[in-house]
Amino acid sequence: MPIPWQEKPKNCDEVLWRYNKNPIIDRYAIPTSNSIFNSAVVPFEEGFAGVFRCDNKAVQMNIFAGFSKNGIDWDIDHEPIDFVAGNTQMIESDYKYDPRVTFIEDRYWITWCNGYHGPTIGIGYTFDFKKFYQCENAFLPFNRNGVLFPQKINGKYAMLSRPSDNGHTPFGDIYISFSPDMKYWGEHRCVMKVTPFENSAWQSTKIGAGPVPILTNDGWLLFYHGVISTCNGFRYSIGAAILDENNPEIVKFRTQPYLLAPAELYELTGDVPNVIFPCASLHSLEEDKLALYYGAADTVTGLAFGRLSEIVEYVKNNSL
Ligand code: BMA
Repeated sequence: MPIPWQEKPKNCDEVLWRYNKNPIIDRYAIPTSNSIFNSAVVPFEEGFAGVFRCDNKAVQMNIFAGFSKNGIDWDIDHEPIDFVAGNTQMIESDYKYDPRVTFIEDRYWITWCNGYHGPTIGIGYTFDFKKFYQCENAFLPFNRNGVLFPQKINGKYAMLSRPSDNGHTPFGDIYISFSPDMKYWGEHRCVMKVTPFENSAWQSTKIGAGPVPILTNDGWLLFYHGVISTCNGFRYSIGAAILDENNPEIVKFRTQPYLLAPAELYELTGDVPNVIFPCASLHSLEEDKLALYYGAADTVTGLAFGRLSEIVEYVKNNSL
């Protein structure tokens, strides 16, 4: 199944452009939902599958499986994912949010922000998006934005994450950690820090990895969110970096300007205004296409498109 796609509008000179029928998932798309956003999708069988963050009307945060033929119209299960024990006994999970999904070797791995005495990184896997297994948490609390690389690097699983606090975290840099077995994580290294305000203010408060990185000829293309503190609170935008293929703690390039920032009404208004938060992408290297999925205003889900080669050139030419 081809990935979702829409050509760049004639009057647009940006490297990312929005789908003209955004948002693709409405806040009330399942009977219990208050909002559906910050969600993850992957190619699956003849179409696509995903793990969706649906907050219910008690504003309890949980993740739900969903399926789509075209990557745009989604059928999301009405019941949350019911995990069984994976590589450890069942561990506490007070809430689950902001999932990422990637296929490695023989199964689909899911990471999310897991409520275990505060936020930390939960890990699970599935073969079929029907039965799900929950594994050991990757880290001690507090941590968010755990994002796996889609293949082992130097023989080990690799994960980006963002150590945080148990509140809304007015700081935060991106780290990388490695694991031989998806259970024990170590070799923690700093990858990227926030920028000085005067240099690139949109990413000066905190940053966090977005979708699973994409391997290009220049290295790993990583989309991330960057946050500025304003007098009205946080504003979340999207940037990109290119990490070294074999030593991904080395940042080769990183955008000084953002690639996409809240500007459309569904990004500017909602439960948390001025937030765009990418958690997944679909891509085709052969066709030079990218479809980027992002939560908008912590309420709905949007889609943006880009040409991978154009994005890589832009990141290289507009690097910090
Ligand atoms: C972060 C997370 C995200 C959310 C963002 C903006 O801390 O909670 O889920 O989209 O804040 O509210």
